[in-house]
Amino acid sequence: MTAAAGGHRLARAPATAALLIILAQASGLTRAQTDDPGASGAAPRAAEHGQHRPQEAAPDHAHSLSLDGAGAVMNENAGTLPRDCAEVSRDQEITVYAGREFAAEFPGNTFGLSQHEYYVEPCSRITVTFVNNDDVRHQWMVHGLPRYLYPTGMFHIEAAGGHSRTGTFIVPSDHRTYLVHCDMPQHMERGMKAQLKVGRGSGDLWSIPGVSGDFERDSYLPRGITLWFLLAVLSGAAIFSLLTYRRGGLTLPGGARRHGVRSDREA
Ligand SMILES: [Cu+2]
Repeated sequence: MTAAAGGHRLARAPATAALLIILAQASGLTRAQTDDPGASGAAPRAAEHGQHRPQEAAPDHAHSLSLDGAGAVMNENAGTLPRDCAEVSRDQEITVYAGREFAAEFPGNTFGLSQHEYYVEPCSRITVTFVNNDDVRHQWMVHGLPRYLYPTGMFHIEAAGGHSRTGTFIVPSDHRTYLVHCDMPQHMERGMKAQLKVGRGSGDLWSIPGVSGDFERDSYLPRGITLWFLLAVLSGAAIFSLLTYRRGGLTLPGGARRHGVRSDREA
């Protein structure tokens, strides 16, 4: 009995150790988030009050997250320059509203943004105020930013219904078009898709309300109809050529004259 109890204790020991390690890691992560100057609302508060942090106060963006019940700002960066930027070229401010009313002019859409296309300068520092007019949660999320500066290449503002949040990020120097969307289930498909053009951009993304059409349209034609059409045309051309050749070179039925071939009698 004692040996069995000891066995159980031994068996539980690894599980207990694993639990302690997980708890220690969670505690370390919390401390890292608290120690981060860009975390826990300090940066968003500065951005909300228009006070940009000096560039030398470079934060570790790995844990840059401001989160509460009314919203979140993730991967905010008001101070660290992208590698290809010598300085911040310009401070730009964008105020975006989210709501069903902005979908009204786009048939089939449920949600919308007050603006689905944004133009900014290369190396500019952009402060976005995202105002959610709806009663459901929405996001304003940029993808494709440099991962050495923005974890997962993303800058993200989220606002609960009836709330707003402000966040700041710096774009690289290359002329490029970035995807902006709301990642709540089905919100992008229902109209919450936009594009951020840095400099000249790199073209338009598909299905941006008011800017570009859908990339894939529904088709009611049979699959492979183009291939079959081409095959039919080529076959027709081949048959026509063959018949023309035969008509010009050989005797036709009913005693018609032969063309193109000299007979022995004619020679
Ligand atoms: Cu949304």
